[in-house]
Amino acid sequence: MANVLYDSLFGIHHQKTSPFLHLPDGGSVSYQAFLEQAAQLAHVMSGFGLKPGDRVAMQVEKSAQALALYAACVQAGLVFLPLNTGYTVAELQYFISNSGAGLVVCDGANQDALQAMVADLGAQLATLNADGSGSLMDLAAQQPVQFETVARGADDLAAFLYTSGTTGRSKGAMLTQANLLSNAQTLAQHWRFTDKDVLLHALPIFHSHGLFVACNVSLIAGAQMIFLPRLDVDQLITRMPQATCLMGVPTFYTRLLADPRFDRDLTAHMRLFISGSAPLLADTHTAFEARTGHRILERYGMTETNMNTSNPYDGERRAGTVGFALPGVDAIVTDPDTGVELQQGEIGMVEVRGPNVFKGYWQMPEKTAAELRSNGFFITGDLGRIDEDGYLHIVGRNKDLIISGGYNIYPKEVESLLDDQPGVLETAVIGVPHPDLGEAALGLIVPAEGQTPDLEALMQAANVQLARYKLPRKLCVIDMLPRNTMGKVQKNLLRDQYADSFNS
Ligand code: MCA
Ligand code: AMP
Repeated sequence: MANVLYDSLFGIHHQKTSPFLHLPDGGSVSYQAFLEQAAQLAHVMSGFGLKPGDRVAMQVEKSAQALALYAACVQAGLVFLPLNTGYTVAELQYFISNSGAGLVVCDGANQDALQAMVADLGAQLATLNADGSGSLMDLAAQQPVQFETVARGADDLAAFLYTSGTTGRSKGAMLTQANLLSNAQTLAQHWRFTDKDVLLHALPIFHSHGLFVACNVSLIAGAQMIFLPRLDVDQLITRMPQATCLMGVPTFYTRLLADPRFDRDLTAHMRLFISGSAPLLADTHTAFEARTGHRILERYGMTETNMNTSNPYDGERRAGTVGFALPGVDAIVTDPDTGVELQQGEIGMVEVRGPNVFKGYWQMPEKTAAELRSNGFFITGDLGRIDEDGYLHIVGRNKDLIISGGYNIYPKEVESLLDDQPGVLETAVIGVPHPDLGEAALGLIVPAEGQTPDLEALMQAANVQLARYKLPRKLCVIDMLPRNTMGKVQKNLLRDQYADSFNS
């Protein structure tokens, strides 16, 4: 048995001395140097006693070394578990404990805060800092630069990505070698990636978009990446002349459009702009074309499924749609109550099936069974319709989810915390339009009778437990929450009422 994911993404580049990553300081890392470092890291992890199938959790800033840790996990047959750098200790504790991670790699600045908790959970801790220093790399430097790749089958796990839900705790989506590989192959072909491409990479690498879509597609094509730590419009504009492609969430495109330097001349040589993770407004699509002459290619995916649909490369990229099912993927629209497939044009639940669809949620068979049908279709929770030309339109969500700048915020998680604070009777957290983030969280607080909750204290309490991106951007005190006859909070009414909260 081989390790087809390793061989296809990394192994093919072993002898390549050409650049793979271009770094913010102007330096670069060749494919060969990158893979040698990955091999050293694979040795370090074997030295820690990790065995194929064990989980490696990583909460670090984006760097070439962090990406090499991903390659090392694939090579050593370990399950890679990247975590948002914004997560608090309380959030991390859950992910480490639930996944049973054997090794946690964190930034040196967080070592003291995490050490005891990680040890209590029976895991080992190593550090990796944004500049590539830390105990992990110190150990790696002493290791051989070749590592015998561990054999893995198509159905073996390659990664866990945690995704929250409308109820209960976060779920570890189990992604197999075949899930990642099939999507990388399909996307690279569909979007015509080659070794002539240079991808401008400014997304985080702890989500599917920045890691699997952007990096795997570049790797499989043998392309180069300009690897920037975060979205910084100045940097994007400065580096764009060396790039051929950009992938981003819609906020990337609205911020670029807000800069007058971003124009037709700057982008004339670019081959492709891709958007996803959140709806791209048709207005942004149109404004982008008017400014640059390029039509953004929008695609649609999920943590559990990688990418499902894409607008065409050659055909019409239709604004406000996410295109067609990718080759090998089925996308259908069903009645949310009965699961029966609907007629073209009708709005219903989007369901997807294909080699990209995950294996299930880690140690949560009931949640897996509730969302993944026995016939292989995954119930996305997105509402959509397929138009007369076959383009899929995502028209809403059948799940209580806010997508803010491409990050998911599950209102229930925030509401439960706010509900427990002094002076609060109940709360509703809703997503309302935001000019920069697409959607932002607004917290509506109903005080307990005769009390005046301290809004600042509420935010502080939430801040201790939750990553900052989940915190409502604004809190408003209101008298009561509107409810329907079943007693359910009518968030649609609240969303309408507060629609202008961030636009005025
Ligand atoms: C940062 N903050 C946010 C967000 N990002 N708040 C709400 N929503 C956000 N998206 C908060 C920080 O906690 C901080 O709070 C303050 O904003 C400034 O942080 P900074 O890092 O400077 O923010 P930024 O540079 O403005 O970042 C905005 C961003 C970034 C560029 C849109 O969030 C981003 O790169 N998003 C991409 C997310 C992504 O990759 N999603 C893919 C998911 P404070 O000031 O209080 O400390 S994968 C997926 O969805 C599927 C598979 C798919 O289809 O792709
Ligand atoms: P995540 O759980 O982070 O993987 O987020 C997946 C969700 O992002 C999907 O279920 C959709 O609701 C949303 N999403 C991703 N891409 C798009 C898109 N192009 N248009 C609209 N929604 C999208």
